[in-house]
Amino acid sequence: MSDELSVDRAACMILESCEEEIVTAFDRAGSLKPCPIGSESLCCKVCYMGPCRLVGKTDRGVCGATRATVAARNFARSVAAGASAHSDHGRDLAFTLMAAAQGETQGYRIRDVNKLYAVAELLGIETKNRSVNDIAYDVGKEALDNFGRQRGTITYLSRATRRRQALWKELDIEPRGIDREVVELLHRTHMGVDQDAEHILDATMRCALGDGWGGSMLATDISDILFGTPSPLQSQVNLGVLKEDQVNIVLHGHEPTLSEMIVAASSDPELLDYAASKGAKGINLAGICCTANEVLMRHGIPPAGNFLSQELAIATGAVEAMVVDVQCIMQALADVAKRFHTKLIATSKKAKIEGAEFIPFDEHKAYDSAKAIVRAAIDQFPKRGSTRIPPIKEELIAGFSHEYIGYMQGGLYRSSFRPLNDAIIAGRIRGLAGVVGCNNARVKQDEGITKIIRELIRNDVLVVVTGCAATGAAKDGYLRPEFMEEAGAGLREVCEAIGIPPVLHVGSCVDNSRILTILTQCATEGGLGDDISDLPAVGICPEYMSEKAVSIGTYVAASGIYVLFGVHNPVGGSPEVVDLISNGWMKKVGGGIVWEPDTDKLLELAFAHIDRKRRDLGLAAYDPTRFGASGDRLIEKLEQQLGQEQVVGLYSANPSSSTPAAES
Ligand code: MSK
Repeated sequence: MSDELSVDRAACMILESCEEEIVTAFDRAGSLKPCPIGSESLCCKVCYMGPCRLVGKTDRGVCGATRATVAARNFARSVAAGASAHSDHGRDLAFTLMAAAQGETQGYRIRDVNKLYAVAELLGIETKNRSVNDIAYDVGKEALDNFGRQRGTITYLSRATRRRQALWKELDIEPRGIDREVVELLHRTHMGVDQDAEHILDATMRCALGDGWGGSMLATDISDILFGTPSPLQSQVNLGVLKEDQVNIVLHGHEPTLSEMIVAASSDPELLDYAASKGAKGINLAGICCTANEVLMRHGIPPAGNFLSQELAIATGAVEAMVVDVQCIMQALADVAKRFHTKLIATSKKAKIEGAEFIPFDEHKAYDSAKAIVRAAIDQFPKRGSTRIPPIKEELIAGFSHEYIGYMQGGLYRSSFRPLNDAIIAGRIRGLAGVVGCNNARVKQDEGITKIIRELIRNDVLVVVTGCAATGAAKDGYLRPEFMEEAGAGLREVCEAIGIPPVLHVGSCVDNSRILTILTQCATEGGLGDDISDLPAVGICPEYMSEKAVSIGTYVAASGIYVLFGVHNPVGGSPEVVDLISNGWMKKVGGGIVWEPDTDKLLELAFAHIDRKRRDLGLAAYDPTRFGASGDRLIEKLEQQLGQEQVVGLYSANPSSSTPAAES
């Protein structure tokens, strides 16, 4: 039964073992059917003459609003909420950066000075003969200015290709200030304001671009400056990372400011002694959702699971504390925690959570806050009852920032995207895909994510992952270099040559902005057109759940990428809006969103788009049989023919060559 709910064996084990004991989102999804009217966007509740349900012969609300207007407004409001969540995250980081630069925080400093200089240059901040802290302060200030800017445009638009910038200008969808676009979109979708679906959707793209190229991009950059730019590291994933003999603290939510300090506090000798005094052999950290991705990318802290695993982590009985801040925190967590010894600790002043202990996080006393949280977790250890930690975990490699992806293709001084572009041009790599987003209790956990990624790499598509999709992929072993075995021959050759897995973990939800940077670098490297929209690339969000995912899909589409969502079409009640967001946007901005719940059909659409883009670029048609005669495959073949000893001899006779003497 549980195997109908998740492809994650650890999740299934917990669901089976606690079936009688706790109610989870999986159960609630089974008993609570989605509203058929709201799920199609046919319900308007923007005024108090309604809600108006536009079903059957009713095709207008009391005010006369049409289905298209209602669906466009609902979609726009989701994007505004999603963009706000990401952007508020970025704003808080800007405040932390400024406070750190002024020496007002506890425990924070500028960790990546090179990135600070790079960001300062992008933001037009003078760096010559200035102290690192002065530059950092101005970077924070300029970032804040991007939120409140009323005229002009947000600064990071200049990171896009020239053609993209010109198109946004021509369409008048350049975001002015990040906050301004959210406010204006909420105003426009107030009762009786903007009534034209296409016009509302243009403003929706503008708002989402403020997220992708503004709030999210700033959040990523400032996190790198403060906490370090990620580079590859090894870790593990799944509920099996929880430890029987240690204090387990699960970090859940989104913002890295607190979790960074908890990482530091968990190795504080004073707290380790305190843990020992309570009978624990150490303090073990694990993550859920995007906080997991933040601390994984920079410290190798293992994720215990993704969105739908949050209740299950507590149900192992082995979690002393789950520390939450903002976003994706199920309200049911407190009820689950109550059944165990787990302390649910809320830390954000923005999120009061009933049933949770509130330990407010203050960046000015960040380390003290973190220590208080770790201490509270340790106090729970002696109260632990029986546990059921599934003995299931996987190895993974994460930490592929866009800077590292450039570095691995050309080194420190010749960082480049040339090898990647050449591999695409030659057809070794058919195209690129970003597989991102959440879990959704309406579909089997991780099934769409894993199936789609497996098929993409089998067909020579290089995949980058973020968010809960990254964790889902990791749980199935997709982030191990050995997963290369599954890749098509051409992709495998490239991965072997560069030394990367075929699925690259690039970070959390806000780090989808790294994907924009990667795509822009591919487009400007040469040989693949001159804009993101020319690339043989797709974005896929197989199990989306949150409004943030809808904002991400919208800014990715508005940046020129064809985006495919699984699960269910939230604007399906208005064929006009469906057409505007898919075909209309494709014509207008070169990218669009299509919802396709059937995974096989979704993959067909993805491959068809990639192949169409290859054709438009004049590249050779994808041929999976052309490659595979080099790299490890060649060695394997020779070993079969000549025996391992002889092959080793051939290579050692000619150690500098990648081709053995026999071949050359
Ligand atoms: S945490 S927004 S469930 S990816 Fe970023 Fe996961 Fe989606 Fe939350």
